[in-house]
Amino acid sequence: MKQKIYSQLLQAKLENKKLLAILLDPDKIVLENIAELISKINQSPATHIFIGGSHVENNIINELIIAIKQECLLPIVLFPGNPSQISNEADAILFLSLLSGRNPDYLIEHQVKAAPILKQTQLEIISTGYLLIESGTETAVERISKTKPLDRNNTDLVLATAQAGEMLGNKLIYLEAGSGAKQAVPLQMIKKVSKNIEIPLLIGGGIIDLQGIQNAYDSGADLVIIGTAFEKDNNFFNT
Ligand code: 1GP
Repeated sequence: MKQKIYSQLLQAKLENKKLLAILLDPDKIVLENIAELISKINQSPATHIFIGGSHVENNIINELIIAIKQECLLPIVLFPGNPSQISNEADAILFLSLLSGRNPDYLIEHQVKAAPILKQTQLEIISTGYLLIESGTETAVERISKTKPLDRNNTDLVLATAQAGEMLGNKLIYLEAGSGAKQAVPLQMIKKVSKNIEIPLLIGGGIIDLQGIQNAYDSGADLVIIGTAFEKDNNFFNT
């Protein structure tokens, strides 16, 4: 089984090298403007491109990835909202299980549907414990998965959930406030979780400035995901 991207994540963690993913939602991308977008990504400090959305309706994922790969060397990792968002053009996929919720569809059903499809691809499969954290208002993940986020003040429960994810064999833990969240994952929570798990910790949702990224790193995030802020302003990293 391929391990290239995951090995790089582990190596970066070992060297305390912080990583940054730009999240692109195919629904919000106009392919005619892709060259400009890629040039901004190439000028940014991003180390990875994540592709996905809660409900990608158009079918441009393959086309989008092929276009990006022509101009950009960053690894492309699928971050799918459902099993239809699989493309063999990407390098890897976060094989997510929504551990914060109790909806069997998002814990195992979608994964069962996706497994035979994934088996036909060359994608590196990175199992990821995905935890939705309360962030002020209802987010798309909450709405679509029909699950409640974990209480942002209950760090012990979040930690226990992350540790259970690690013990189940997940290779990454992703603490998610939700795209466009009002409040990002609390820094204390990042600190507590990062100190008490061994696997890399991903943090995303509601981070809207460079200081927010730095704060997440300083608290122990290994990789930060930026979606909305870059989507709104492609010069986000240059300001
Ligand atoms: C969403 O964590 C990502 O899944 C990114 O969130 O769009 O708020 O940056 P934002």
